[in-house]
Amino acid sequence: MKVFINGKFVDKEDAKVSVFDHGLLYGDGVFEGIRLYSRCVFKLHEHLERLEQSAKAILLDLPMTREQLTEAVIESCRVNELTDGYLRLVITRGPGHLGLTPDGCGPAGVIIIADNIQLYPKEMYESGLKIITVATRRINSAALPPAVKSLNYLNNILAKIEAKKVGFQEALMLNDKGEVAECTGDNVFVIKKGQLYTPPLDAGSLRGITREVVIDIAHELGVPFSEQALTRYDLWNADECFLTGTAAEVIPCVEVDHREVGSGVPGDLTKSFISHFRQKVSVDGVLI
Ligand code: PXG
Repeated sequence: MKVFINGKFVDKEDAKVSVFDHGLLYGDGVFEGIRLYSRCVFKLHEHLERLEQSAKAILLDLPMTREQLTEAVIESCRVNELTDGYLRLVITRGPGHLGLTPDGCGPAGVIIIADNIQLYPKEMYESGLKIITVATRRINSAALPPAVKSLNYLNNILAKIEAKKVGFQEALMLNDKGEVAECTGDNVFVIKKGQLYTPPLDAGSLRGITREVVIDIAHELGVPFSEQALTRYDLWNADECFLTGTAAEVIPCVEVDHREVGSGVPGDLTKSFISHFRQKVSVDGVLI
């Protein structure tokens, strides 16, 4: 495997960063996870736009232009002879001194890893996922805007560990008002009486690219959609529930906090969203 690091492709073993990089020392940096489906880098422009916005929010100047990043992503797929896979773009603040200030750090690091991913077993897309609410709350947006896809994921990692410790694959995270924010790496949707709902971004959810694709599909299917603050009660009493994310795609959720969602099997509308999503992935992006 060849990894792109600061302008060069190097063997996986040689893809190394400085121990003084603030990306490592403080989680000071931003990232994106992107999928390649049948030679199509799905929603590449949208991912790069979000990366630019995350970088701007943390006052990090990207050392490459949108065009250069696009080329580097395409080249990463080509040199690794991938037709399907998962791309991880990481921008670090760069090497600096021991101390929080980013003054004197640099140049910013640019890493692109082109690999494979399978977050959940295939059967789970048929049978559905069971999730549980954890005690760790989604970080307050006044502390760090949840829209920033920063390298500091401890909040979500702790939530994931808590869920795994009690036998669940994914955790439901609430915000500090007790409303549903999202899962550790996925947005949450529910269907009730034929209408689709997801929490608004200010509830602490990331503006997920897959979330936006699902909203587009809802418009195409004529399914009424609204962003609405949701509580755990709304999930327990939903007719259907599913999660969305680049790694997870669209996955049915059939149990929340030991309560079956609907009749405990993936619902018809959820299945329809999954099949429409699969139709888009190899066409709606940049071809390599
Ligand atoms: N919320 C959070 C907090 C995320 O990190 C999503 C929602 C979904 O967004 P997209 O744009 O992918 O539809 C993410 C996605 C993982 C993993 O292992 C997930 C993400 C990043 C890294 C790993 O599930 N981000």
